Amino acid sequence: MKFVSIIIGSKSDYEVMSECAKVLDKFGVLHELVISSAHRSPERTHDYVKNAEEQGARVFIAAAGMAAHLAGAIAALTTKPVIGVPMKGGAMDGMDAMLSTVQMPAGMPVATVAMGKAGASNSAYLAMQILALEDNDLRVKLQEDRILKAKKVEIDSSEVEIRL
Ligand code: RP5
Repeated sequence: MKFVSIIIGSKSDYEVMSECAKVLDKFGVLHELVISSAHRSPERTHDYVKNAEEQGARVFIAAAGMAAHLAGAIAALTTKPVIGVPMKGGAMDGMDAMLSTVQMPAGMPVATVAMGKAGASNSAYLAMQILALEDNDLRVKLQEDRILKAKKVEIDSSEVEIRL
């Protein structure tokens, strides 16, 4: 069973990261979502990642805020792709989380997406693009989604555009 694993550092990350699960649901992609923290529950995080990998997790998505070490800690435990989503909030409103997530040492990559809901959504899209390398049906669905997005731009423009 192939699936995407979403790990969030706190319940306070859930509202934003439910967007990620929503996108995966829309495309019919199997996923798990658990709360586990690099700092508050390091053993649970270790055990979950090892177990999820055995169960078929193909991509890990990790969301955390403040001193956001979750994605990096997961990257240390697996050679599966890890996507990091920095959460807004805290004294620096997410800049701390963004830098903590993106600045990984050489050889230990975390693919870091934007903060907030756009990042939550893009983490799902990026995970699906990785899965689609070996899943033709999913690749076609992603291509169709791009066509719909381009059409929406045209429709939105036709409602407001002024041309000479
Ligand atoms: C991080 O600290 C979590 O990922 C969350 O974004 C932030 C604050 O956590 P809470 O204090 O709201 O649980 O570990």
